[in-house]
Amino acid sequence: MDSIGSLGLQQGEGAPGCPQEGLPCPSNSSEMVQECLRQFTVTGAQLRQIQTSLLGSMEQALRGRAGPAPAVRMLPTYVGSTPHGTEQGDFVVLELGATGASLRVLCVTLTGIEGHKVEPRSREFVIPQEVMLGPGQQLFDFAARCLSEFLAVLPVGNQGLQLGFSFSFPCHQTGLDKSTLISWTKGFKCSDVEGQDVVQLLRDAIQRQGVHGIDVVAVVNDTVGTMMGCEPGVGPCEVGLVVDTGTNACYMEEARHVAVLDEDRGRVCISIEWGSFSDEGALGPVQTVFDRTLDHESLNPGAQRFEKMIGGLYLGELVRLVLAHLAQRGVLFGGHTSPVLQSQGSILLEHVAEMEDPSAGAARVHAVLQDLGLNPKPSDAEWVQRVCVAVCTRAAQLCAAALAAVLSRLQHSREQQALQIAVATGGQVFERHPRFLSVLRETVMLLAPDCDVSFIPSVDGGGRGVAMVTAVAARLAAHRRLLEETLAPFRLTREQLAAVQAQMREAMAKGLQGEASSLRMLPTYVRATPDGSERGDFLALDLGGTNFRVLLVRVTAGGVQISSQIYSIPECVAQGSGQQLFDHIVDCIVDFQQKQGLSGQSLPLGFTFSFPCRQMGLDQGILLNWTKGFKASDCEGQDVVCLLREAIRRRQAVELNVVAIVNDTVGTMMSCGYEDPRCEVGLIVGTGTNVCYMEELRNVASVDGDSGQMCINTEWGAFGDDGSLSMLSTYFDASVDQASINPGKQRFEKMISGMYLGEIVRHILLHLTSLGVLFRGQQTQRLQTRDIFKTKFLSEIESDSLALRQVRAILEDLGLPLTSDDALMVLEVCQAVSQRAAQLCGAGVAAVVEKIRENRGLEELTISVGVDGTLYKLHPHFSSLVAATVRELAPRCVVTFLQSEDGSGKGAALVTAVACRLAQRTRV
Ligand code: 0WK
Ligand code: BGC
Ligand code: BGC
Repeated sequence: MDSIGSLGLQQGEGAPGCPQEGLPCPSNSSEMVQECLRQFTVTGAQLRQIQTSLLGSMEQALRGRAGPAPAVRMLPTYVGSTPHGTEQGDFVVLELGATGASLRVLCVTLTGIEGHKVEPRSREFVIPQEVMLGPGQQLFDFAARCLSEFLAVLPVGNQGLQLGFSFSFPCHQTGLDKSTLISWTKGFKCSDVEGQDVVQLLRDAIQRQGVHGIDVVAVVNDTVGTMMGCEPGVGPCEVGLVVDTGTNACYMEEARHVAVLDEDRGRVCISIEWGSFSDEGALGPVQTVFDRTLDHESLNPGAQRFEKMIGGLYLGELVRLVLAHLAQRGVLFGGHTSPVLQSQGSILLEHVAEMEDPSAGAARVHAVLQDLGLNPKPSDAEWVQRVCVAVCTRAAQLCAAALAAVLSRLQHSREQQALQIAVATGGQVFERHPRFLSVLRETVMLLAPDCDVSFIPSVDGGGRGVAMVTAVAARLAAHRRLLEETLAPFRLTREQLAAVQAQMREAMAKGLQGEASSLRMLPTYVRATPDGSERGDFLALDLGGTNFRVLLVRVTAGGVQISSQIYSIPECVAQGSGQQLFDHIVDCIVDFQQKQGLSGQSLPLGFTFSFPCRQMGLDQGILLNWTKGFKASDCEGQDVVCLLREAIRRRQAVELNVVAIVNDTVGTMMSCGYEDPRCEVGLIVGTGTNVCYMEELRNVASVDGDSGQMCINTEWGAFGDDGSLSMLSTYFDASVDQASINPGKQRFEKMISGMYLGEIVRHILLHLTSLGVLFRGQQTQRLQTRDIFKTKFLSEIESDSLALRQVRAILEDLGLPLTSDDALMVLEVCQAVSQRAAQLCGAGVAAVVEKIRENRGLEELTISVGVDGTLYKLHPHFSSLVAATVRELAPRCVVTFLQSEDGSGKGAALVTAVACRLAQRTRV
C-alpha cells in the first residue's frame, strides 16, 4: 500500500543538482529538504486510518448520542432533495466566506428548462481585513451595502426578489432560513455573531441599509450550493466537495440515520464540517511541526486542524513556513530570509499553484519567488517547487481520505457495496491547482476501489446551486405564507374568544327567558344530582353517540355495577323511518335482556337520548330536530318516550317501564356527580357537542318555582345558528355545513365536534392542494371523498409520540403521495382546526361556569365538570386546551374536569333511580 506515498514524491532520492556549482554540496542540505518533504509524505496506512477514523466520527455524530464531542459536526441542512430542475425565476445569491476576503453577489435566472441556461450576473467585493475581524454588525452592513450596490445596476427590477445566503461557516440550521453560527473559521473572527441567527443578522442589515424588496429565504452552506449546482443531465450530484480557502463536504444521507431529525423516509443533505476533524490518533502522525506552527499562529488555534492541512488559505502559509525554515538553516535562498518569508500569509494559494504546476518549469517558479521579494538560486526553484508539490499532494491525499470516508458512509447507509456516485467539486484549489483533482481522484480510487466516482466541477462556483435551494426555499416560503393565510382564521385571539363567551352568556339569558336565541336552554326536570341513597336495578339506553348501548345498571350501597352491550345503528336505520329506528332499539333491548337473563322483567328504564328535546317532565321529551347523522322520519316534534313505548307495544310480550329520558350531557353530569357532588356541569365533545348545568329555577322562565335548581340542557350545538358566529365562520366551515344533512343548523357543533373536524381538515387540504401547496398540487380521488379524513386521524397525527413518519403512514394509507414538508403542513392544519375547536369549547364552558358563579353571587366558584365524548377523551391536546381557555376566560372559577368512566347510561339509570325514589316517597 505504501505505493500511495510515491505519488509525485520519490522517497530517498538524492537532491537534484547542487545549489551552487563548485560549492561542496552540504550533503545535509538536500537531506534537510528531503527530511522536510518526507514529513509531508503520508502513507497508505495513515490515509486509511484517517478514512476509518473520520467515518467513525461521522457515524457517531449521526447517532447524536451523548459522549465526547464527535470530531465532525454532521449538520442537517434542510435540503431534502437534489434539484428537479423545475425551479424558475430570478434569484439573488449573496456568497460570504467561501473565497476568503471576498464577497460575491450574483443574480441567477433559473429557466426550469433542461440545458437552457442564462449566464448569471455577478460582482465580487473585497472585504477589508478590519471588517473580517471587527464587529459582526459591520460585516453584515458591509454585505448589505454590496448587495445594494449590485442591485442598483441590476437590469431586473428588484421588487420581491428572493435571496439565497451562501454562508460558508459551520452553522446549526433549524430551517431553510434559520441558521445559528457555531464558530468562525478561515480568516473571519467578527464579534457578536457566534451563537446568532445569521439570516436575521443579514435581514437586519438589509433593513438598516434601506435595501427594499429583498426577501432572504434560504441560508446555504457552500458545499450544498456546489452539490445543488451540478449541471442537470450529468448529475444529480449527491456529494458536494469544496476546497477553497477552507474545505468541507456535504452529501445526501438517509434521513432515518440522522437521529436529530424525526424522519424515516427520504434523504437529507448533511454538511460534514470535516475541517474540524482532529482525531489525534489519525491526524497526529501526519501533522508536521509546520502544521502545528501554522495552527498556533492562526486566528483559531486548536480548531479546524484538518482544514489547515488542506484549505487554500493555509497551503501558501505551510509552504512559507517550510521555506522560512529551510532558509533559516541556510538550505534555501543562501540562508537569506526576507520580509515575505517572515510575514504570515504572504505566500498565497495562487503562488503555490503556479510554482507547483509541473508545466510551469523552474523559470516560472524563479519569477514567482522574485515577485515575493526573494533572490532564489536556480536550485532553490526546484526545491521550492518540490515543497509546493509535497504540501499540495498531501492536501489532496488527505482530502481523498476524507472523501473516501464519505463514500464508505454512503455504501453503509445505502447498503450498496458497489457505489456509483457523482461528486460536485468547487473552490479555488480545484480551479487553480491543476494536479489537486488528479491526485484526489487517484487516491480515492485506491482507498475506495468499489466506488465509481465521477467528479463534476460545479458551475458558477455553486451560485446556481444556491439559487436552486433558494428557489426551493422560495417555493416552500410561498407555500408557508399560503398555509398561514389559510389557517389564520382558525387562530382565535383572546378577544375573539371572550366575545364568544359574552355572546353565549347573552344567548343563555335570552334562552332562559324564552326569548329568541340560538340556545334553547331546555329544562330537563332533573333537579338534583344523586345523593348516594339511590338503590335498585335499572335498564338504560344510550343513543346518539358513536355507539348505541343497552345497559343494566345495579345501584347498591357498595356502588354501581354496570353490564352493557354495544349495538350498531346502521345509517339506513338512523336515516330511515322513526318506526324502523325505534323497533330496532327495542330489538336490541330484547336481545340484551335475553343475554342478561332479564327476559320478562320490567325494570325501570332510563333513556339517554342525545338530541335536543323539549321536556315537559322527566319522561316526556319532544324531539325538536335531529342532529349529527340522524334523520329518521316522523320523529321530530314527537315525544320520543311515546315513540319508544309504541315500539315496545308493537313488540308484544315485552314489558318495559320507561321512567326517564335524559340528554347525554345530563347523564354524564349525573354519572360524575355520583362520585363528586360538586359536579354540576355535563359536557359532551364527541360526535356532537353540548353542555348542561344546574341553573337556579328562578332564572328558568318556562318552569314554575323560584327555589332550588334545575339542570338545563343548553343545546349549545346550535349556538350561532342565528348568524351570531358568522364572524368566525370560514369558507371551510361553510363548505362542511353546506355538505351536511342539516345545513345552516348546529353551526357551533360543526366547528367543534368529531363528526365535522375531519371534514374541515379535508376541505382545507383540498384547498391547499388546489393552490399547489400540498401534494405537488395533485388532487387525488381519495381526498375528494367525503368523510375519508376521520377525526380520529387528527388525534393520531397530533399525538406527540407519533413521529412525522407515522403521520406520513396515515396519509399514505389515504393514497396521498406526500413529501415530509406535506406531512408537516397537514400536521399544522390538524393542529389549527382542533385548537380552534377546543378554544371555542373552552369559551363556552367559561360562559357556563361564570353564569353559575354569578347566579350564586360568589367571588370564587369551585366546580366540577363531567365530560364524555371520543374527541375530548382521545385527542392528545383537546382537554388541556379547553382547560387553559377556561382558566383564561373564567379566572374566578376553579374548574375540575372529570372524565366520565361509565358514560351517560349510568347517569340515566341514576336519574331513573332518583325519579323512582321520589315517586316512592310521594306514594307512601
Ligand atoms: C359516551 C356517552 C354517550 C355520549 C357519547 C358522546 O355514554 O351518551 O353520547 O359519549 O361521545 P361520542 O360517542 O359521540 O364520541
Ligand atoms: C467552513 C465550512 C465551509 C468550508 C468551505 C469551512 O471553514 O466551516 O462551512 O463549507 O470552509 O468553504
Ligand atoms: C345534540 C345534543 C347532544 C350532543 C352530544 C348534539 O348534536 O343536539 O343533544 O348532547 O350532540 O351528543
